[in-house]
Amino acid sequence: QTATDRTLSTENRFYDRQDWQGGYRSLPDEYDYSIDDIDGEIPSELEGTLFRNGPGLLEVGDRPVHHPFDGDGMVCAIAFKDGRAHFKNRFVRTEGYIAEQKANKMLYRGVFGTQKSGGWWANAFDLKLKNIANTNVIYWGEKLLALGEAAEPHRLDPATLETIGKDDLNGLLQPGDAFSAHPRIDPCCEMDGGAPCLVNFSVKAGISSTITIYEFNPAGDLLRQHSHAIPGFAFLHDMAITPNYCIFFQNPVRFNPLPFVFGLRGAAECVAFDPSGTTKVVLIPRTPGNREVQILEAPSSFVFHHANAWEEEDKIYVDSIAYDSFPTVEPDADFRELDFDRVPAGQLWRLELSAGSKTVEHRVLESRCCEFPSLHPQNVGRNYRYVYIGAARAETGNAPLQGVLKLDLHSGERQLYSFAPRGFGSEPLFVPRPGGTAEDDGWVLVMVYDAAHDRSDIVILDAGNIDGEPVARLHLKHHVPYGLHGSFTSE
Ligand code: 3ON
Ligand code: FE
Repeated sequence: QTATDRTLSTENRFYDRQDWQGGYRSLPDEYDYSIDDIDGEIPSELEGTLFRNGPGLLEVGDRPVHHPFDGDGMVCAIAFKDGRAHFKNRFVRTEGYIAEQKANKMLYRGVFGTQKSGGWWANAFDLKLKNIANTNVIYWGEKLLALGEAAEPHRLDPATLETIGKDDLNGLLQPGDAFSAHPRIDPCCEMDGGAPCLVNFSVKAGISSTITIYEFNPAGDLLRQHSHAIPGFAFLHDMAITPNYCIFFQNPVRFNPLPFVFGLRGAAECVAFDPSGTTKVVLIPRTPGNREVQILEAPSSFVFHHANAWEEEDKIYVDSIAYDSFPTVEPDADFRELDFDRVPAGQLWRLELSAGSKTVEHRVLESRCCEFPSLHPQNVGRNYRYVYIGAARAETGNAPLQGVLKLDLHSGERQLYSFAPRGFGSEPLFVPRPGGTAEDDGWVLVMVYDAAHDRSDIVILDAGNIDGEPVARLHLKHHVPYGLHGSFTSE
């Protein structure tokens, strides 16, 4: 704990609320410039592009969105070459974004409670959702795709970030079909002779829910597709994979769509956590012929994101960020006024599944408030040693992510690089050093909102020495609102 950290640390608090709120302002402008305000040096071996997605607009006209997840997707690209970096950001030109910007008012309802102007009667029975394309961005099969949770992806030009349009993945998706924002890349797929493949899913949730799995080769062609029905409503944000399974956590929630249908609430505000329920761990075999879905019961929690999963002898291990409950999104609350003490903090849990005996054991790997895990891409679906996670500065309690935590899962050793008191982090991404062999030989890239300068930085940390001086800090000319997910591509 440094001296400056302490000035704010009256109740173990390492940030000022107004500083944190500064990162929840829109960035309506679109930029394109080379970054020349840099501390340290960009490694010349770091070559490729970091793509990030997240809500870029937090109001439409003069009306704020009800929740940041309802904000229009804005993609940033930070391209690294020869020790230099270039920044670019553009909004995804979705139908909703174009229409609302033209009208300068809200024309769509958002899943997280944003309503059209005009009260409930203007919203009732309007079940059309805005495809906001704000959750993730990936480069696969020579396409850059902006992803949202509940609708088709949008294809962007990787060089200019211009929106090419909705993409149906070579005829695979029908209008309105979902393609989740959480694909996984199997680095070495046994079914494909060791070639990498992209695994993604879509869910149709209802009284029973249908999960469809898609797998694509590096050219973007469909390799495998299969659908499975599971009992009950399933709100599935993320998936973990192993060589043989796609793994989902069906959180214990109840869904009552009536307030949504009658125009009173957003769909996500109709999801209520059921503390008496159990989490259902759903194991779907990746081999298309195998219809045998297994469902195991695990302790109650709410999981958005998984870190990783792997198989070992007759066990399957899954590491995930678990919350004690899913806090109900409240209709009259302002997300900038969030009381961190009243909502649960994420913790890293490990579940040990014994498919044979159908038993699940769990333990807490990290109790510090954390979210957005990342690992070496070669270890996805395999036993791994290092995980990097966005983490709070304080060891206990719920707080904004102000650092990057590196956990050595073999030794239990942990290191934290902190941006506190005035820096606020986001999803860290591990990028391997070309030619490196050690699992932590590479960099961790993270976008940090620096309230002291009201701007964002791209911070490059040495993954082997996370808590040392950053390798470089690239200062942007503006802030970037807190985002969701992204990826790095060296193509
Ligand atoms: O009607 C059903 C219910 C429902 C809620 C089906 C459905 C698919 C329409 C649906 C929609 C769900 C959606 C659109 C979920 C989107 C989630 C999203 C955009 C992001 C989730 C982020 C999760 C976390 C944990 C973020 C953490 C952020 C921080 C720690 C701070 O920056
Ligand atoms: Fe996510």
